[in-house]
Amino acid sequence: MRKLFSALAGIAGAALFVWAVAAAQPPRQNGQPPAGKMRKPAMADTIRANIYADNNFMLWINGELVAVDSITFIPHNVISVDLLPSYPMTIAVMARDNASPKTGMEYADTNIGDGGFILKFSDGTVTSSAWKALCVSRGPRNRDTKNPQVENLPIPENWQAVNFDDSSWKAAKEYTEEEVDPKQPYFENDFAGAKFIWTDDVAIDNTILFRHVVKSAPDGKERPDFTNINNVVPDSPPKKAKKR
Ligand SMILES: [Ca+2]
Ligand SMILES: [Ca+2]
Repeated sequence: MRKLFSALAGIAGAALFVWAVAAAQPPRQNGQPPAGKMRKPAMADTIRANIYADNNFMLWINGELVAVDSITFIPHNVISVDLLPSYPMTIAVMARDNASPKTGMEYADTNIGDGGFILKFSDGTVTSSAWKALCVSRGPRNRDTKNPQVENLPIPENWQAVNFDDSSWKAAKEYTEEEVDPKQPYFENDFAGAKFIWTDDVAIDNTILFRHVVKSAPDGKERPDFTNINNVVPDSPPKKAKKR
């Protein structure tokens, strides 16, 4: 009898605990947090970015540095990173062809190398001539390899910032796969629909700044904006009652 009473008390206690936890949670509909509450982001909220640069790049999203090419020269690698998107999304890239800062050439100043940059996000964002581009270092001027000269232009202040005015920048120029001749990692990743971009001279133009604003998700999918996640107490998922 005492055992039975103890078992019943245990069940009642567990039920009370479940009720108390449920009462502490605001009502939910379809698993979503109540209006005005922000839930914690999950990996399902992220998008995948694939980026390939000949030869390397740095990538800023909405003014924050989010990816750096881990190999500055060769082999030509693809960088894939997860991003938590927020629209409008301002993308800023510094892409560099491998080039000596003194001559603009490579391989002990024996070769004029060429560049190329391509990017695709899984929300449908791709590189194209809709991007803005600015060359800030070129050489050797006039392809003069006997007396190589490098021309450096000032890098505009805060050029990665969301509110930077790039209206004076030219449109990026699109290049074909044949022109850029990407290496194997490019073909092993999803770049469908994206175009290689650079400025007007893929050989002489060595350091390029790109900017592009994605106004809303190109795939039309609605995604929560978690930009302010660190300024609120996010709604936690429903807690499971502990076994006693
Ligand atoms: Ca070059
Ligand atoms: Ca190159």
